[in-house]
Amino acid sequence: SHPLDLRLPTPGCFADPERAGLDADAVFDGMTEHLFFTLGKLAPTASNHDLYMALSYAVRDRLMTRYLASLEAIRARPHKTVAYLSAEFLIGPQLNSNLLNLGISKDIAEQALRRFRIESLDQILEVEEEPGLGNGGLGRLAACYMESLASLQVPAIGYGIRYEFGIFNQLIRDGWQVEVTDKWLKGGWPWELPQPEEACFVGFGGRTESYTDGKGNYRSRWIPSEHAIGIPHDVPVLGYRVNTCNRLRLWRADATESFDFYAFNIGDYYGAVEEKVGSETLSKVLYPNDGTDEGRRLRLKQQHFFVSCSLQDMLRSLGNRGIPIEEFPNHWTVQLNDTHPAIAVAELMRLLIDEHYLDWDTAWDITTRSVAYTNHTLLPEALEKWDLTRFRSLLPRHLELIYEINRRFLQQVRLRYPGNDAIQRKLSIIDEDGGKAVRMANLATIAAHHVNGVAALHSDLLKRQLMPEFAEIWPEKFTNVTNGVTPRRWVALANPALSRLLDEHVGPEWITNMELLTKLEERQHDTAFLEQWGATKLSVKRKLAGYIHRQTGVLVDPSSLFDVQVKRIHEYKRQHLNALQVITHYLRIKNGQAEGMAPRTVIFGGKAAPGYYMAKLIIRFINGIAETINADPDMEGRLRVVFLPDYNVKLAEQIYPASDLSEQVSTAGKEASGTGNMKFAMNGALTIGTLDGANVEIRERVGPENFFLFGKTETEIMELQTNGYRPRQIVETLPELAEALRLIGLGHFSNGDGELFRPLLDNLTGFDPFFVLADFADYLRAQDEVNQAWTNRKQWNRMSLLNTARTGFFSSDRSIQDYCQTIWKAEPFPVEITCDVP
Ligand code: 8GP
Repeated sequence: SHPLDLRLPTPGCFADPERAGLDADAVFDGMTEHLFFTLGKLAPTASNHDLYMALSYAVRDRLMTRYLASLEAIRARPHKTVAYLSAEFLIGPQLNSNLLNLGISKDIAEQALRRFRIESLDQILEVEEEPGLGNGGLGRLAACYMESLASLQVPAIGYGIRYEFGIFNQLIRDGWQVEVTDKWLKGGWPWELPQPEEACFVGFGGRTESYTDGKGNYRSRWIPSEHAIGIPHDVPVLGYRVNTCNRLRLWRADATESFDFYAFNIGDYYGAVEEKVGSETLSKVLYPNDGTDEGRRLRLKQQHFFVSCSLQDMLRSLGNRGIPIEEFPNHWTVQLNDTHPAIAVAELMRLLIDEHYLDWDTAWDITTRSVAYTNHTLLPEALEKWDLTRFRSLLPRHLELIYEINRRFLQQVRLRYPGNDAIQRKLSIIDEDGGKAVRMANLATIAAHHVNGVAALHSDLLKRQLMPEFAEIWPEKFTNVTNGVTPRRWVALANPALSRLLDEHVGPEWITNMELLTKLEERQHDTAFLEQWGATKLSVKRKLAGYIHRQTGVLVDPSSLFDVQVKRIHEYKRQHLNALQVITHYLRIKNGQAEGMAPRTVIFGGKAAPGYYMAKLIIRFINGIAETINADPDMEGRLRVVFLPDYNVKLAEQIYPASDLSEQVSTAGKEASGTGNMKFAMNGALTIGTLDGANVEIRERVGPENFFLFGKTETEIMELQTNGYRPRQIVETLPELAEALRLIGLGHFSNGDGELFRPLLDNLTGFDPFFVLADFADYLRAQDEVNQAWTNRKQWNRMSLLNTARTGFFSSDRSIQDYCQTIWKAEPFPVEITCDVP
């Protein structure tokens, strides 16, 4: 570490809260100034939103010293920096997280707020609009990783896109999902710092040409037909109670003026404006698909846009510091979050060869020593492939470079497997089967020094099923880093009641060292403590019950078992398996066979991709079931079903802490990892789940006796697939299933409309691609076990406690340490700030 005296007139030293400006008076003064000068409002007439903005600006001011000190530290003394490239960062609300990481307690914030006649911080947090710049797991993981990097004091920058419209807001109308544009910027967003002076220029389209340079070398250059400008918008990412404050640098696309001017000059005013509109659409909207690749041209444009800006930015930072370009891999480690930024391989080669005049071998050496790739899915429909013609028309120079990368690589393959054409076709970056296409996963894998999966099982399947030939050629390239989630947001902020308990019984250090939670095991037989554990959960469930009532009008009993499935809606995640279980439960009550069945509240939440018909029908299905069940007097006090609309980070923070049972029921082999499963377990929910993704590791850690396992293994699923699977035969052997399907077909959950759910029924009984019926009986058995366990509340609380105690491994701090050691070779770089500001 090295001391810095920035001599800035901002509050900075936080050894002493008064001088650091972190006390209530200082926060109040900061708010007052911002209300008046920044927002142009008078305190007596300020709305809650005004106060949210004022408090946010006051908090932002207080991170600025750390932010600037972190930038300055790395400028003065270069240190390897992680560049995390991701098309999505689902960062969630910022105010509370920055308060926590800075060390401004809720109490201090409320002391300041009371002087504006606001009683609780929650009233202010409520009005915060979250930037929905991601679809689900992948984007949220990127956000947890940015937080952990900063908390571990590792220099890092997240590069992405500042979408004007994030993931759509979901409304439920007549049981159907309706998508509404997400105008997250409409009230102003106080957390970003635009840096127009660091704009970058990006080309698209056009052609390439060869020329001879001054030294007589043949070279290629790209003459794009279109340009856009990327304006960085920086979001500070403060670590927990440290000086390190990293950045998330999100690029907003702007039109290029030089090009417009030409059109102006020849009098084509509207043409010029059209060009402007055209390039601004680049960062307009996030593609709302989670796990399907639509191959849209604008999406490829978005990818190249943010990747090119980011790489130019990295190269420029070397230039600014006088560091030779050959040193790139010692200063930057570039992580590709899935293949969305994989064009980085070709773009870095282009920048190094065409713009910095390096030879091929030097450029390739730099690229392959810098870039690593994380795979997040095995689903074939999610693997990005770009139609070759489209790719060439947008990125002609990149295609040339990709051909050359491929030629050199396939030469190696030929030497290793002489005469084996099949292997060449499979490993080639260019897919020649059917319409020609560029395979982004192959490009990423060939260039990356490491390729990792996101859970042990997934990394294993990646090697054995998806890329066995690559793994044979480069066994040392393939590795695993099991996902993790940040305990700051997902325990400390989301679950203050539990946090207090942990502070008392483990000590406050758990928040940066989750392995300490094993200390809770000492309490596993302590009846009084277990009661306190249960009471804490109940208090959080009461709050969620209130929210459910306000949102849906459904009254739920906080003492019932909260059985929860929240995640994107997808057939492989099998929300419909859960829905069928609910119907069985309902039928047992109706038929008087529900003796000993504990009252349950089954909660669903999640968005469906707007073009994914079956997923949207599943939402309609759940809502149909909910309507029928909640209106039936026989279900009173016994069964409730809720679909909570518009699942996002903010809602997630309310749901995980209030859950008793975590539904992780994906078809084995399909869910790469899951991260919601970790958030549930840390907050003391028990899991009912398959041996899929990180469920496997969760079960190993919490112990099989504290986990409700069911379902076929990945191998059994594969066998079923190869031996011919007949779902209809299963229906014949399971009367409860047959009865449920019959009722659905009669329109019992759709106001008598027997046709509404026909496609779902046909899908399940016809080919059932995700083996819902194959796992149904075992799922019911496991649900009965859940019910049994819940009736012995002391035992349940003990199991719950052990889930929290034993899931410290799933902190994203551990994941980031793994990445740093095995892939990035990056180390902490503490930032020191001297306190003698004059
Ligand atoms: C998800 C995986 O489905 C999930 O299992 C995993 O936990 C998470 O990534 C983080 O590793 N994948 C995606 O969210 C995904 O592929 N999204 C892309 C379409 C955006």
